[in-house]
Amino acid sequence: FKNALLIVGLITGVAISAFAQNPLIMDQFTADPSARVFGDKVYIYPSHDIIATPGKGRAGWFNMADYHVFSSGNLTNWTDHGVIVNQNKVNWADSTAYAMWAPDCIERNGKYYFYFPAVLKPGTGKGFGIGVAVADHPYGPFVARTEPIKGVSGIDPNVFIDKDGQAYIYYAQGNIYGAKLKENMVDLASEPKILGNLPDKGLKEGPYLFERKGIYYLTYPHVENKTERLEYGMSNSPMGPFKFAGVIMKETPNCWTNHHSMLEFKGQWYLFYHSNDLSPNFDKNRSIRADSLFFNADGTIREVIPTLR
Ligand code: FUB
Repeated sequence: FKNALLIVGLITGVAISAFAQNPLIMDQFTADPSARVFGDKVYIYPSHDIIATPGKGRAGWFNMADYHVFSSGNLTNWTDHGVIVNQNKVNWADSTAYAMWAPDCIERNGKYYFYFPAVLKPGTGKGFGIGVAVADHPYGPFVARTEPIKGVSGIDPNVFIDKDGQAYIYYAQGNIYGAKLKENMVDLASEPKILGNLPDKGLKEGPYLFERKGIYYLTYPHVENKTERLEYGMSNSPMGPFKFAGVIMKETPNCWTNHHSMLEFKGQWYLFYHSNDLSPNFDKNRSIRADSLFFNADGTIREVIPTLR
């Protein structure tokens, strides 16, 4: 069946894939999957949606108090390593905000750096800051640094290390920003700048940058109507400018947000994203999914048709 789909996909130019099991996590709500290969496993660092209760969170909105990490060696059986960062343990974060939004994690020199947005405590600033927690293993234990990254205000951090060792942080604040990071992975090495040549409206969140065969791909959710569409641009530089290159995934009905990451594991590329499969009537309680991803010979990405189960 998988082979038949692959042949249809090759003929039509659309990536139709059968994935072992979507959604990936069935016992809790998960969103914004930042997936990484560390060693022989895939680790997913998602947001953790919960349902607001009186005095805890905001009814009808996104509510997240902590982060879990999940790992798998076969993309079918996932181990939940439990809570790695909790809003109560981050001294600069407002622990009444329940706004631990989309995170990311990256490895450098044997240390694992977990980047997360959180609302600043009253008196320490306004809006979202981006914090870093550090661990010796991809599953923790992570220790949150006592200050957010200086000079960054925004959400949805994504971190990339280029082949020359230069690290970059991308995030959203009404637009998509990028900046160089110092080798310590926690201080900026350049002023954040708005990445050039992207759509001037509807880019609010969720940038994800990766490199393949010398091409830098900036991928992002773009909202024009009610729900987000995953699009991308290509460049020969990690700071752009990026040339719009197409749609990775069309709007998924019923879920306002989509948020994604991509990786290659055991010779196959995958797109990780989310919808609201376990909460069809409330799209702030989401569930992460994955599907195979294919490239054309010129480096462009084939559209991914979402699959369930
Ligand atoms: O999960 C909360 C926010 O919704 C994320 O930060 C966005 O990317 C969107 O998925």
